[in-house]
Amino acid sequence: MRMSRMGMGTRARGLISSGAAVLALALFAAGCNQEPERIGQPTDGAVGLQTAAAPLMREAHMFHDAILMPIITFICLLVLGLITWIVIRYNKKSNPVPAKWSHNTLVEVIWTIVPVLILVFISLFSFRLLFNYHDMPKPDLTVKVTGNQWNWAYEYPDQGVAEYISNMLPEEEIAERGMPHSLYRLAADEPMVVPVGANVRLLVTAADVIHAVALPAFGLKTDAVPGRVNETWFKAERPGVYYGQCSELCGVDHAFMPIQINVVTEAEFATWVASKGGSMTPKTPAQAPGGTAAQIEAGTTGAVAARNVSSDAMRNGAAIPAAAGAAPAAPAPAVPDTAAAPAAQ
Ligand SMILES: [Cu+2]
Repeated sequence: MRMSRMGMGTRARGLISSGAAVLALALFAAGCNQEPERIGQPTDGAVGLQTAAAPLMREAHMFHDAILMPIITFICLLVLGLITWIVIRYNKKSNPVPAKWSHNTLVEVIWTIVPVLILVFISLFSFRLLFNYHDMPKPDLTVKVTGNQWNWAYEYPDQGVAEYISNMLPEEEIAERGMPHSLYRLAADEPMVVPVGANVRLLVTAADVIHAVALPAFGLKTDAVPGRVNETWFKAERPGVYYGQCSELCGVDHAFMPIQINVVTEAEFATWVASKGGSMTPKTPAQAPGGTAAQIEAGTTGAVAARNVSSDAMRNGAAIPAAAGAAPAAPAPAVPDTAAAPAAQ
């Protein structure tokens, strides 16, 4: 976890930290500015949330720092104060004759209503954040993300970039490339690449068990569920390399399927798309090998439809096909659908 570098002075962090700790963290944060923009790697001695690099995460930071932390701090101090007062004032020595009453209606009404008001106050900001997650702006780019045991597959249906597998970089390769060792289990061989400032829509699914796409700097965390397409979005505010990890325990190699997103300029993105055999002109359904973004979202591509059939079958208690891609009831895709057979690890 890394201390946020931005807006430190404006946030209410001081409430929870002693002056010395704040100074130390400020010095640490200042030191961070010299290192390359690699967000998401562990940082010695850091506390707090990771640096925000997307509007949603910035808002989540605000909610945490300006709403939740002050309330939590106040309540903790209040309870501590009350306990201290009672221990000192009402111990056997200073209060030899205890009071005999056990109820006080006014006090009970207060301690019921005040917490309700506090929760309603928190919910106002919490719902606003949730709605902002839900209300995705018009997407500039769609990436289909499929969780596999144990790697991630990315596909850019509208650019015609076919699904490719993103594996974790082995420890030796991290060393060979001269990267810091802290990037082991975070760096991937084939990252997701997106242009800076674009509204990126992720269509998230899984091929075998439940995984979860999570990347703290963008405030991303969405379950990848077989037979279902979940949608989320982010907008990266500046170029850099960002790291996240699968966040749903998915089997023995769960800790070895990191998510790396490279945020690049528009021109670099176009070059990358071309290097992957795609083009920046959006594809029609007939051209997109795995279906267009709209088809994937509607669950009508071969891969997703096959998975839907198998999960429906499970719900209905029918025999489960050995492989989702080979389900006999699955509608045959119009074009060969390589995504129906998730690549082996
Ligand atoms: Cu996992």
